[in-house]
Amino acid sequence: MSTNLSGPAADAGRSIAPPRVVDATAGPGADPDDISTLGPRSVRGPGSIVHGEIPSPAVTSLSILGEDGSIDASLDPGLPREELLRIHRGMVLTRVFDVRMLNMQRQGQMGTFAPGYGQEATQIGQVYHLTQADWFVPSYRSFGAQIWRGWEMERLFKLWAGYFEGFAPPPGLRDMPFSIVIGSHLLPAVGLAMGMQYQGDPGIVMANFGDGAMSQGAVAEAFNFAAVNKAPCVFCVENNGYAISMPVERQCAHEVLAQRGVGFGVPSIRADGNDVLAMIVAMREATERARAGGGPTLVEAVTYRVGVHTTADDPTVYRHDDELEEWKTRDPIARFEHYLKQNGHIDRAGIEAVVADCEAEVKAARERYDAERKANPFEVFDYMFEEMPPELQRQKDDYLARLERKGIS
Ligand SMILES: Cc1ncc(C[n+]2csc(CCOP(=O)(O)OP(=O)(O)O)c2C)c(N)n1
Ligand SMILES: [Mg+2]
Repeated sequence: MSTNLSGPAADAGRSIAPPRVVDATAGPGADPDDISTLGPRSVRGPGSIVHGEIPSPAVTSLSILGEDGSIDASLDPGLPREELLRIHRGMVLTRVFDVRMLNMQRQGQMGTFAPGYGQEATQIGQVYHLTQADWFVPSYRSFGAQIWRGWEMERLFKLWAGYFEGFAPPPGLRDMPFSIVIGSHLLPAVGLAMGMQYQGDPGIVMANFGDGAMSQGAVAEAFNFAAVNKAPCVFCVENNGYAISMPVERQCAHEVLAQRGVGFGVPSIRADGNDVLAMIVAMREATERARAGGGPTLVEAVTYRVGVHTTADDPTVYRHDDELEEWKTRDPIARFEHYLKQNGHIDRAGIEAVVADCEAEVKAARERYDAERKANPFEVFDYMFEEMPPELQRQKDDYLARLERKGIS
């Protein structure tokens, strides 16, 4: 069992976690209209008042790898070499895919894309402990985690190029299509977790979102619902410093986003999101708690969006180069490579071979995508209504005539 990072006070005063499986015939609260099923009232009640300070549940700030690759041995998760190398490859593949996507977009070969350069450790770390029995409910900047989960890269090429087939998760994978509406996916994620709890499904749910999503009411509702019902889920807020051009300090008056979790009774951890081992240790605690019936955990991954918000954005108009340069020195891949090299797990030539291998993998996926894609410009008209209204049909016909005039079919 791992050390409890979310602090002893986080669970203070709580009774033992309820069983994961709720018996629909006898479980407390199974029928909301039948108060005889509600069981005895919690001993907590509204609480009594004595004068004095109320101790706040703790939030641990977790950092394991130094920027020079040094490690805090007391927190080392002790992963075997092959796992460390698998994690490294996952981060490199994420970056190679990212750079390829950006280049394709700049060449007019790709639609609008949301890069994740600099967030690779956060991405891989957050899904590292998930199994195929678990659900992943992501926001849009999650291609690294999606690839790790089993999304074929040609599917992601299609997705970002606007082909509707690209949005559908690979068959059999317990992943939701990503959400673009900020924070809106958290309530369905909690509902999914509660449904699994009710049905005795052993899986858990992991949902990610950005610092900007913390200002959405749905996120607060989701935290509360999950906490009260001890839903088997994990929340990962990727605090990358910005919501498009809005710096985090201009939308949250407090610095530590994880502290908001404890206000809802959700044990919370703040992890260095550019330190993949810190992410893995934080997520180990979070996923273990969810699996054991202990309810949700919030993990705040402190990272930085090195690139543009999307390819439609120009961050030079709202942030300073010196800030960017400082964060570049905290690169999550370089940091992990320092550690791997210092411990004899890989050398320079080995790293170059991983990069070449990932580049070949992305190129092969690009070739499959190129071979499969066939743009149908009329799809833009086809999915809005079950029966196309006459006005839309007229627009579609006009468009067809225009394409024919231009010799495009
Ligand atoms: C409900 C809603 N409001 C506004 C937008 C427009 N929008 C798209 S991305 C974004 C910023 C989100 O920032 P954050 O949650 O920090 O995620 P990040 O892009 O940094 O990963 C906004 C406001 C949206 N997609 N959904
Ligand atoms: Mg953000």
